[in-house]
Amino acid sequence: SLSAKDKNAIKGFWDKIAPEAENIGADALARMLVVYPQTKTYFSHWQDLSPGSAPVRKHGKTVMSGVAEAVSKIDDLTNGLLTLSELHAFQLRVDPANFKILSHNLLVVLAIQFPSDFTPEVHVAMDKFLSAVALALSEKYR
Ligand code: ZNH
Repeated sequence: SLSAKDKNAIKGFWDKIAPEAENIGADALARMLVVYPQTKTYFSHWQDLSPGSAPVRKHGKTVMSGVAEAVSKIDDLTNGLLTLSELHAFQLRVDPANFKILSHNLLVVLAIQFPSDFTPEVHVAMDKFLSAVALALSEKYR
């Protein structure tokens, strides 16, 4: 689980990257859809799933607002993300394996966009955090 040191690293890094959240989300989502094309099935109702398209940008922003919410609820992710977990489990029926795939793409984009701030310490803290978010989002699948 997340140590106090991890939480500080996550909050500090988040404060730096928050102004770029929209671009980060758009790039991570676009990359996920290109590199893991099986993830496209959930977004087949969109007109254009290509990188930079309006729905990809819009949903990138939406997902990042969820990540921001997770940062604010970092001390109790399971309860904090319960509604979002229910949505993904019962309504959207997203295979939870995809949470890990999106997390990976987020880490790649963070490394590209913030090469000096994304230190190994920040990397390990963000990796643990995104795993904890994925676990919390998977809560309602049981
Ligand atoms: Zn998700 C939606 C978040 C992952 C798919 N999402 C959503 C939303 C949010 C989110 C916030 C909105 C909600 C409302 O509306 O209320 N996600 C999120 C997060 C994450 C995720 C935070 C992680 C980290 N998702 C995911 C994945 C997938 C998804 C991985 C697949 C692949 N989502 C989704 C969908 C939707 C959502 C499909 C819906 C959209 C539309 O419809 O457009």
